Amino acid sequence: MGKKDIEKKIEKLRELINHHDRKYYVENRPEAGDQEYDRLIKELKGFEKSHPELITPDSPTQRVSGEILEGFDTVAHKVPMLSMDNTYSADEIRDFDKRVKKNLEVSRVDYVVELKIDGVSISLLYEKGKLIQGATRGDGFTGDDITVNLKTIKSLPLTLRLPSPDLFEARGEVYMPCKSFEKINKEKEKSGEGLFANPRNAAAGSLKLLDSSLVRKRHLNAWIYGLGHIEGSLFKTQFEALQFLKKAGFRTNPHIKKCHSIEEVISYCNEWEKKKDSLDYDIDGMVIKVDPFSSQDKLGHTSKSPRWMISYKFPAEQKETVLEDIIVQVGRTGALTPVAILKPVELSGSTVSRATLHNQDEIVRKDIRIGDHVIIEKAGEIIPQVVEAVKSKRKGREKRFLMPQKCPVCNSTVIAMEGEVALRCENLSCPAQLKERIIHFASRQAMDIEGMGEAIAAQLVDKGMVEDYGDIYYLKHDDLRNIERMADKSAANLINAIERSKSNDLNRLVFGLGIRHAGVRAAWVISSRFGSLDKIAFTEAEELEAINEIGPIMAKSIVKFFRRKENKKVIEKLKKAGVNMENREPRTKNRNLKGKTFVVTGSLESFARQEIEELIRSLGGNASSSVSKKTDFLILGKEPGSKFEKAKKLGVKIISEEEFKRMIQ
Ligand code: 3B8
Repeated sequence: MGKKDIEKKIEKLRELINHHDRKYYVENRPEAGDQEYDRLIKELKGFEKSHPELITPDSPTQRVSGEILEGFDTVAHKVPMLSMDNTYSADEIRDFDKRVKKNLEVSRVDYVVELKIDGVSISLLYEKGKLIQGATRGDGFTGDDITVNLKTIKSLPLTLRLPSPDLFEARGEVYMPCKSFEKINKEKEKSGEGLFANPRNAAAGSLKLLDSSLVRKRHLNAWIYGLGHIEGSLFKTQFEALQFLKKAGFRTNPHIKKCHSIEEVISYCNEWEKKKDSLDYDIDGMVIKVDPFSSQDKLGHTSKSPRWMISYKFPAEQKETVLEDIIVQVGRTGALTPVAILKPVELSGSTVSRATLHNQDEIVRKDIRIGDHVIIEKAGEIIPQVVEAVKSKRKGREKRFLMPQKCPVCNSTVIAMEGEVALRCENLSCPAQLKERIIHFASRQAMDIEGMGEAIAAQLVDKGMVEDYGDIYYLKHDDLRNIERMADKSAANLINAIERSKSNDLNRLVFGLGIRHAGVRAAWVISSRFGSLDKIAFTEAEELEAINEIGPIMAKSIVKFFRRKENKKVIEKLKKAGVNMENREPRTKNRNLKGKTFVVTGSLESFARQEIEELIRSLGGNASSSVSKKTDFLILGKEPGSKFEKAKKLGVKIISEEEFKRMIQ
């Protein structure tokens, strides 16, 4: 096949795949079976592999970027993304109608009523029909550039199907379908991670992930509800705009209604209040918009919200039940949370037998006692809340509750952190936290012990083989063979990985200790400043605070960590095992990168991201996560992301990994 033919073939395949994506994800009317669809993708990938120069950002194969971002760029919205005013009753809706009529000086107004999707607002920018940017609302004026994550949502068109202005912005709401939410929380429960409180938090959390291949697994979806910046005025009404969006390939919600009076609006709101649980996504109310656009323009907006729209928020369903007991749970970070044990009741479609009580202050403020009749509700949150105690039903036998002074799991003294309402168990070997700590200790940015994943860490703790992360270094090959599904070879690999980690740089160890508030950067800063773990362990808070990047909270937390007996014991174990506790001399005294700013994109052959950044800094250079005019060099790895395009645009010098290596020799 000649190059022209291949180009044509690729274009055909992309069109076909887009067509099937739309049928499946937007219209819910699949035409192709999984097998056929997979075959098309495979064929396209094959062509793109042999002709990488023909890969375009809007190819359906580019829905997962392959690059792990270090953060999101900030982008300015061309038209501010305002929020909406809320109302909570029919009378408030009628007041809104009166205001609108008065301001427009008319006696009749048309409205478009939509479901209020309980998700995350997004903006999608198309240039010449191609998706070039997806962003969060942020503060309304600027948001995060989450293009790579939004591309994983298959119902979002990468290419528009209708001719549109050169620059065209659609806005909508990303959500997590209830089914995906349940599935993800089940997986999280199994692996002992904290659960998402509700689908909205899950959607928001997923969009913040830096690895789009993980985002893809969250199965997010979106409804597109309107326009942002567009060049020219194409439509007269919101209704027309939605019609256009649908034809252009966007997924628009079908339950939209044109209403000709406010009473019609109210009865449509009431209708959905009853039906809302029949949907596969959460709605927390209705959105009422004045139509046409000319009326919207006349009404204008305040600095916060448009005057031509309002939301009607559904009241949360409440139930009365009995608070039978209060237990205390220990979370991953050691936070103690009081949990209400309730006489089971049906609430918004599920049986509720537990509710969160947040913390001691909350219990005192609401004067909630064990044995009380209580009102509970699910206010947007999947985890129900105790709203109040029904004091009129008290018999005098109800008991006040006090948070324990000891951790209910390990019995060590709990600590009230300054500026926090939560109590914490700070015992490093508390089993409730131990699993998570081991996972953190072994993680890539910390000691980087390959093979020490969640499943292994959990078994090591459950089988009593480790009581803290110091014990990792005393595991023998034969011990590991007791772990389920651990073959001879993987046991040997793990032992090797553990051995190798002993010679890691100090900053990895410091980060791996899991000191609260001390992240990768802080670990690096204090390691290079003090030079050894012993020196760090003996510093005072003032000395730490004197360092530019260390605040008072972090300084206190570090000092506290090293004063604890349990922690001292673990550190002793690490030391005896031969784990490196010193900051080594920089690999070279040469400071030949002085003053130069580097950005890395894509994956490199011989360095982890953190490694190369340390190296750059140790040689006097700056390592940054985003490309700007100040960037001197972009180091280009495999499967680069958007930084590559940006660097080209800004004329930043682009070098390969080999060139970088030569530079530092
Ligand atoms: C203007 C129009 C904000 C919104 C809007 O389902 C504006 O229209 C907005 F400033 O936030 N959650 C919707 C939803 C949200 C908005 C909207 N329409 N259907 C939603």
